[in-house]
Amino acid sequence: MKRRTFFKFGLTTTALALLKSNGIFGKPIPKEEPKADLIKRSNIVISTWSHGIKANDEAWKVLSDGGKSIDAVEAGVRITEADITNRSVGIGGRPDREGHVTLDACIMDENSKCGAVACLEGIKHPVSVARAVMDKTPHVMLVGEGARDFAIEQGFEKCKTPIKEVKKDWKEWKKENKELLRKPRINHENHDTIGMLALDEFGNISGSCTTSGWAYKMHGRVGDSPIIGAGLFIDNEIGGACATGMGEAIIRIAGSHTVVELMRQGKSPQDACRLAVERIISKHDDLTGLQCGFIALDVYGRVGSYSVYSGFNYAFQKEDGKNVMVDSEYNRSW
Ligand code: SD4
Repeated sequence: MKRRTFFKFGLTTTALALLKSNGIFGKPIPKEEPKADLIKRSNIVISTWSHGIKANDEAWKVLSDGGKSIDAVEAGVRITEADITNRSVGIGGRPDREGHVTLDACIMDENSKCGAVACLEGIKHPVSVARAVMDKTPHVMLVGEGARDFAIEQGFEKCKTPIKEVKKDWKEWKKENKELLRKPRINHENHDTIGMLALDEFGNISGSCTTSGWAYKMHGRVGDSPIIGAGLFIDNEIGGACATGMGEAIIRIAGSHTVVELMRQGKSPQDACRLAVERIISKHDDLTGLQCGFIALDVYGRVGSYSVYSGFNYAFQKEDGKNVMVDSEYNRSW
């Protein structure tokens, strides 16, 4: 080996060893490793927006019966999906600009197993189809017709969308928003998307996320919600996070993964959510209408949340069984 090559090789190896010992390749930095005696073994559920209250109640039933967090987060968000008055989740959701209600969902468990569906039409429970992708296929994500065919083959309930009320709204929207047909706008007054994180008595964290996405989006558009790492991410050694808001901005920073990795570096769930939001802010010159929010839960049972704009909140149910709405901290007012 030539002297210079040897020198370079030697330096690279030393640098790599140093990086490894500092946890750069994903292992927690030793001094911040979760301390086994502090890891929570009790039930906690958090979920985005006020529709989270009813969803938490359902998830709580599973947890308080001694059930697993993965079953809790599926059961919880199914309540929101089944509510046809909800215009941002499930088959009552607002359609894309062509009138198709296309649903996105994902789920992830404590073993980093995950499943997702995107652009799924006419199926009542996208989160359960995502669960079936996780449990019954070698894949992580199915989209469009393929996801629908799989769901039907698995015996999932079909339905016709858009429902009458949504179709009426869409027709009116088309009339009033001719100029927006080429340029969709996020509707921040919508309490869109439910993302849920749960910790069970075994000390395991799971999460789920489901949405009808950005109202009047382009046909075929997929947001962050079904994308593992963007809309949801779980690492049972560290914790979990999920996102709501403008999916494009959340995808750009792999939002939920970023929150979990910040917690891995020793940040509290609250600081991790704030730093992820600040990263989104730093990547955008124009923040008009750009609402994004994160919620996070770590293995110690600590929770956090943060959003770009005011108005974001989440439902929080913990040991004492009380289920309350909590206003998120935020960077700026509308
Ligand atoms: C999306 N993140 O499709 C979803 C929508 C949402 O608050 O959560 N809006 O981009």
